[in-house]
Amino acid sequence: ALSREELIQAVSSQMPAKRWKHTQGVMESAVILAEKYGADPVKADIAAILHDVAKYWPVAEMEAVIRDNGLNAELLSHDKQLWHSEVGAFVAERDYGVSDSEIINAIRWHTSGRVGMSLLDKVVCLADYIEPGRDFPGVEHIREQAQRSLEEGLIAGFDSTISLLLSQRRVIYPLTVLSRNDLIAQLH
Ligand code: DGI
Ligand code: FE
Ligand code: FE
Ligand code: FE
Repeated sequence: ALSREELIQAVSSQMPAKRWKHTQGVMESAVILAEKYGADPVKADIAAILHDVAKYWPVAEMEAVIRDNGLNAELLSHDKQLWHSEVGAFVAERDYGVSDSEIINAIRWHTSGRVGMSLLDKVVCLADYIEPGRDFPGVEHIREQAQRSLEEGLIAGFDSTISLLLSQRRVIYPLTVLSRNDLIAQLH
């Protein structure tokens, strides 16, 4: 496996400066959330470094990786924005030597979430919403909810994503809704 510094070098050289800055924000927020909520900060940091590694891959290459490796092909009939997390999880293992399944899962589920999100999944997904560089409408509310609990923060995050998709008349990936519903069920 690569050292942390080698990983940073390899990942940052694959993306525009603005995406690397976002990634550094996710690293910072993920470590803070991990420490606050009892996840492993070292795993949170590595997952954050890699979470958007495939974000700028050409669409045809993402599609090929999904098809050729038996990944979740259902994604191919949904928004292309959903593909980079599945591809990122695969290349984290294949190309970057990450063998820890908790880290791989946190990368895989960082966009849609999943039913039964692990503690590390929640930390990375929420950090992606609230990292210091984010400034979309409603981000302050998500940051406030993130202080209450991981689940409240993520519900606010998924609600904002779903609201945006509704307002743009875009297709909602069903797992995004199932993840949000599952987090609400976890509150009771
Ligand atoms: O990669 P990031 O931009 O840091 O963040 P992300 O991995 O959470 O991806 C966000 C993008 O994914 C954003 O453009 C909205 C899109 N997205 C998330 N959930 C859904 C979705 N798009 C559709 N169509 N349906 C979803 O359920
Ligand atoms: Fe992402
Ligand atoms: Fe996200
Ligand atoms: Fe991200």
